[in-house]
Amino acid sequence: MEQTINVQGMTCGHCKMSVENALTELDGVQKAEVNLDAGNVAVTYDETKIDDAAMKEAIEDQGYDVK
Ligand code: 9UX
Repeated sequence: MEQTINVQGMTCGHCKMSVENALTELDGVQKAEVNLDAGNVAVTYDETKIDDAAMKEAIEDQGYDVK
């Protein structure tokens, strides 16, 4: 399924890559695309393998706040 998660503090292309890479490294995440202007990340994932909390944690581990 696909979900858009609001993330605070992403401002540059490195932020974008950090968050996208952290998410796509997770087992169950197929695709992650950050929209810097909107301040969110669209994640495509298998909900039988990963839940919201794990994705949120991976984003926070990179230093960004999830709303
Ligand atoms: Mo550049 Mo993005 O310092 O945090 S990596 S703004």
